[in-house]
Amino acid sequence: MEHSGLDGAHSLDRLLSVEIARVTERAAVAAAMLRGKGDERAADQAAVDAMRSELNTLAVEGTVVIGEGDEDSAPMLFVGERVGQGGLPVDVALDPLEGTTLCAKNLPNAITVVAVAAKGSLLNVPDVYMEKIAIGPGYAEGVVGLDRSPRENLESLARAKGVPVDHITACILDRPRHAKLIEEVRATGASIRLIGDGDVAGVIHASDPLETGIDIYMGIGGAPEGVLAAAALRCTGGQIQGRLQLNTGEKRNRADRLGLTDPERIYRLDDMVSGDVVFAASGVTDGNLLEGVRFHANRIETHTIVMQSRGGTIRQMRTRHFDLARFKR
Ligand code: VTB
Repeated sequence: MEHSGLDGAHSLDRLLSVEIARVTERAAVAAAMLRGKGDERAADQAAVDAMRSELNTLAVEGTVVIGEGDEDSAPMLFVGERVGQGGLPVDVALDPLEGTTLCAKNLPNAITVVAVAAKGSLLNVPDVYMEKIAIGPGYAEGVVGLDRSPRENLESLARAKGVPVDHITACILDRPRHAKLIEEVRATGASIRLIGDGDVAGVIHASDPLETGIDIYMGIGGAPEGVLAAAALRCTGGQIQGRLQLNTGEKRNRADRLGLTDPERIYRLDDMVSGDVVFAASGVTDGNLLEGVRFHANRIETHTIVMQSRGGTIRQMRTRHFDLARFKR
């Protein structure tokens, strides 16, 4: 079978649209069994195990490029790990449980996330922080950018949306490092939705303001999460920019080793995700876009979003799983 070029990309879409949902669904069910139980590590481990075994059923020759950590720190789904049964060569980015604390406390927007992309098309980033800014589709390129102040960005976005700036809502991680950003945003009159964790969901929410009420994502979160979110935005439309936070020599060296030699560089969507991608996320806890897992006597229900950049589709799947044995640990 031919696995390269357009045919390969075509198969990527077609092969994976349902199979990829199984990966995030299974991880979501595993994590949801530990939802609200105060044990972040156990929930994360359950999601990792479930995601890994389901990924290994896919007809791909996958390499994890965004994963749980490097091989020394993460025994499973580490960066460089091979996944899948063989077949289409792809790169895989994942976060088996995005928002472990959200899950442990049963707070909104804990999700499971996977992106499968054409080989070589995902930016390989070190596990450092990344400053991010993201907006939804329908805006001219460059309406917002990391080279401008929060005020300039919010006023520019409000003009482009045709509303006063106090009708704009920004999503920001609730962290002490964002004190100045939060102050600057509030000084413009814009509203802030502070989130405790989960900036992949935060960025995705910004790409669907009608549904979520969030117009823009701002602030510093994980760099791997930035690439995952960019994969989603490549499918939904929208813009994202990221700048690695390389404030020590050690971090600069790690970036250097991945070929990211300019510490000040602003990465755009196309820099982070340059080829076809299929993205899936399932809700673990109830959230703005995805409902959490529901357990019933005879079935488990999951809610998943599957997006494909090439096919240009965004599918929502509400799945009833009657084969409960499949989810036994
Ligand atoms: C973000 C977010 C994650 O960590 O990457 C954030 O996407 C990083 O910031 O969901 P902190 O180190 O301050 O937590 C999470 O919130 C949790 O992994």
